[in-house]
Amino acid sequence: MKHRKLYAGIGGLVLASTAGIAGIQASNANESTTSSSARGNVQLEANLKSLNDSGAKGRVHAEFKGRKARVHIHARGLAKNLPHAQHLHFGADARNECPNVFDDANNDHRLNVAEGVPDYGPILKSLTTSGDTSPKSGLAVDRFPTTPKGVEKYERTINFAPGAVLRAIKSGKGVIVIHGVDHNGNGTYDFEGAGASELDPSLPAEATDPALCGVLR
Ligand SMILES: [Cu+2]
Repeated sequence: MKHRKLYAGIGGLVLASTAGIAGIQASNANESTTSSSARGNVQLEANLKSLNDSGAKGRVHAEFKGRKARVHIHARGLAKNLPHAQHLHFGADARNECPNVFDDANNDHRLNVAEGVPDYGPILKSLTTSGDTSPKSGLAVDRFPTTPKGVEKYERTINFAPGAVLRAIKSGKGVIVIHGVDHNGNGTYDFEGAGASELDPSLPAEATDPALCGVLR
């Protein structure tokens, strides 16, 4: 009697797990995003929109596989032949969106990085062309894309630590920001355009003001 019960139990387990697999296969056929996120693989896109009247636009595609993301950025209309710091921003307390004119806290008719922080949070990843990708490289201007003709084509694999932050990014809460606005249109980042950066007074604000922003979802 005891044995029969045990056998029935195992049988039930096998049936349940078979049903589970069938269920996964069924959902796979119907909705690939559901089953791919279950494996930790997701495809995200961001439509980059102009900030600070930069006139730029662009798109981001990010293919997450487990803890790695292959990030593609294609942008145009950026200030020409100048380095553009670019990051994945995220803040657990942020609104996880892009700033707009109402975030211009000091009414100087430009949005600086700090004014956008309540929207997109601090830097999570620096999307550099080589080397370190941590927030420490946030202003590593010699390792960000420069933009001949204002065009940027970028592709790099970025590694993430496992955990809640990565899950939040995969669920659509990361924000891509590309910085660098030539406010006075003189072909260089200078202090005449908008003074010193609020992030680093040795850099012109033109080098750090956001030019493009898009939520990665
Ligand atoms: Cu940034």
